Amino acid sequence: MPCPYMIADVRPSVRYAFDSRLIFIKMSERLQKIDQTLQQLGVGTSDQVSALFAEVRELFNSEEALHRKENDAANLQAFWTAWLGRKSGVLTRITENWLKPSQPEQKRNVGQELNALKSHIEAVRVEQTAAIEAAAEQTAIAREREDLSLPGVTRPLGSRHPLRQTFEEIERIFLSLGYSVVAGPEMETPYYNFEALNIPEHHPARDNMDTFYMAAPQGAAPLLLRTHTSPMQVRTMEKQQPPVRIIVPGKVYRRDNPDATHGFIFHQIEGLAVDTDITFCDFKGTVEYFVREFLGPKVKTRLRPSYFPFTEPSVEVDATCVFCGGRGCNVCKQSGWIELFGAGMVDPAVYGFVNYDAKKYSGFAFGLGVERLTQLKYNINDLQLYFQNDVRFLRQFA
Ligand code: FA5
Repeated sequence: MPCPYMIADVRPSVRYAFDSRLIFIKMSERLQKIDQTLQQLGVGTSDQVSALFAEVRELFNSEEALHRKENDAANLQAFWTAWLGRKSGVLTRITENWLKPSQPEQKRNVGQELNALKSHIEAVRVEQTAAIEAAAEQTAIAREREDLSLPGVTRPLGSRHPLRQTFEEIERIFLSLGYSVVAGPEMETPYYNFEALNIPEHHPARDNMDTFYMAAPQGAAPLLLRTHTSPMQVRTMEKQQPPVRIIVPGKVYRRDNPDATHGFIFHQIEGLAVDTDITFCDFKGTVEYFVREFLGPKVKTRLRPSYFPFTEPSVEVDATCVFCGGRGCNVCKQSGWIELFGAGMVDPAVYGFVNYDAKKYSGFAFGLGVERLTQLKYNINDLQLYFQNDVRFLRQFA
């Protein structure tokens, strides 16, 4: 669409978008006069000259106001080029068509009017630039202004899960005693989970560990989810000769109904020390040291006879109740003692499965229930809380 502002031979460089606003069409009609001489326009007297320049000035003012309101940088630039452009801007055309060919007696008057128009346009340009810059600055200030009444940004701190904290604490204690940390598979064979631990098929000890078995492809060896971390005793001894000092943190699985003290997934830390001349005294000393480090210096331990097929003798390690200090309370059922974990001296039968010389080597093993130890340490009354991930619970351990 031809630009209504384009009168006569306005060059492409001075064309600019006008939309379809009628006001411009009307203005451009009036501006057609700048392509004619004063003589052609029939303007002779100084009053007529003044009226003509007043008309141009009015046109400039209204157009400038519209552009300023619109505040489109590209349009503004085109607007100024159209008015002040050196080659075919409005002022240049007035100079060429009105001033230069004007009658000598008119020239002075036309020149004065033209200068006044130029000064006016220049002053508006300066003022417009200042106004636009000030407005931009105000916008920037408003955008950057900080509202001090807004609540601050809180960045909640993450924390380690209580079970992870127990793992790390127990690892720290045993690392300081010269143990190393090893990991093993959660999917096990019945051999490592039971047989090599002296629990043959149909042995009643398997009943205590109701097991998740995997559906194995036909002909393949059956697999199960390990019911304890003890298989790693066998796997480690198979691989290395004494001295052995390891702990095995990890996940274990049993078909137990979830309640306040049981989960079907839970965590254990296995411990195994095998060397020449390891005695029951070493075992007792290690256990006492661990319990004191973990639960505090005032806590006392006692060993109670128990049974595990892979330790002989086997014991349950009890500690004085951390809640009543041993005086007796509801938690310890008034006994003053709390059961902590099972342990014992490695049964020589196990050494037979790993080709250790049972006459030369001896050792002890223990299996810590991580949920249970954490419950005792922090007085947590429901094991299920560990797995619900309620931040109100977890936040207490931050
Ligand atoms: C064992 O698993 C033996 N392997 C421990 C052992 C290792 C004995 C080495 C001797 C030498 P037990 O079945 O008692 O033992 O389990 C050990 C601990 O796991 C328990 O004391 C208890 O704290 C925890 N535990 C057992 N079942 C669950 C369960 N369903 N949910 C949460 N914790 C459990």
